[in-house]
Amino acid sequence: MHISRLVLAAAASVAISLGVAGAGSPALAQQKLVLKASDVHPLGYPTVEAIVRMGKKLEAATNGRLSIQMFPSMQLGGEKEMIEQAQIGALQIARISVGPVGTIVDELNVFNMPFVFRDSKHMEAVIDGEIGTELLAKISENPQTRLIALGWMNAGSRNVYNSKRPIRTTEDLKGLKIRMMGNPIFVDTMNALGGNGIAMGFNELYSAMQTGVVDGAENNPPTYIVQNHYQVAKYFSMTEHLIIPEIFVFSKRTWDTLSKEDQALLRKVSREAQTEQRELWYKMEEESVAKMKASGIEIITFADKKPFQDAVKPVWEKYGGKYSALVKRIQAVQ
Ligand code: GTR
Repeated sequence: MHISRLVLAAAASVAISLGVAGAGSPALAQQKLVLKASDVHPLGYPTVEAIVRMGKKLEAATNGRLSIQMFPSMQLGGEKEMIEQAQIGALQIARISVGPVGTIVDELNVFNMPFVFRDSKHMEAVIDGEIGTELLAKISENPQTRLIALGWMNAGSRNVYNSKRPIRTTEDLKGLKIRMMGNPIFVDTMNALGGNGIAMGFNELYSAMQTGVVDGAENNPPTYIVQNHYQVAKYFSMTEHLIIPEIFVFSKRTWDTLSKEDQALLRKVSREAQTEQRELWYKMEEESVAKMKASGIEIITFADKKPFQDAVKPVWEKYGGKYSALVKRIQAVQ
């Protein structure tokens, strides 16, 4: 008796803090709702800034009833933790990479395959088109995910960097421990490229590189700079072996408490965030490469990436079959 009253009281207080209309009460429907958002990157990073701007638009459109509170810089943990918090409704918006999403919805892994896109422009055409919409729906419509996928963001291409030596060939990667995102496809990709792939959360990476637990990692130039990886791994090879878009997802648990109007508003501002982030992205990418040059980073570029593309064939043999229909459609996108 006592316990069930407590549970009821707790449920009621959650409902009020979420601004849920209890039995159609107009007063409660007007309750303020602060949506918690999280990102592994700091304030000012394109993905973070796009969501912060989205929050301002929500506030303006609802007279302050809806707003976003941003928790940047891994304040709520790594991406695995962010997904779990969104699933239980402790977090509303998680901006994450498609890397970890592929472990929940297998179809998304098609974007996690090495060299699946020709370049960033090709990736953009795919996420902006039919395939992008279909894959967002695969997340939202799968009851297991407990997530609503709102949109895509750019993350350029990923490149190998390390503290030991310049990587010019797959031979140079031999014996190097390279951190990869937690998804077997990535570990297999690094192993196929010649290195030793080590799966590890992003929140553990900086200290792992600093203490030599790993020799390096792979990522885009903006991440390499803002996360200070350039201070501990000075050799950066433009392998561009992965072009993985980012994604932002919403807690289905909270989503189901929102009115149709609020859901439509969130969808509208999300589409705008996708476009705005892209502009911020290209600017930051350029600035980051300039900063790398100014900091004396040894940047290795490749006229021909065929040796790396050939090296990952075993990864395609192992996983590619499952996605072959989708890969054909991706390749057909101009
Ligand atoms: C970054 C990406 C993050 C995270 C990170 C990683 O490029 O923005 O969302 O996925 O890579 O390597 O874990």
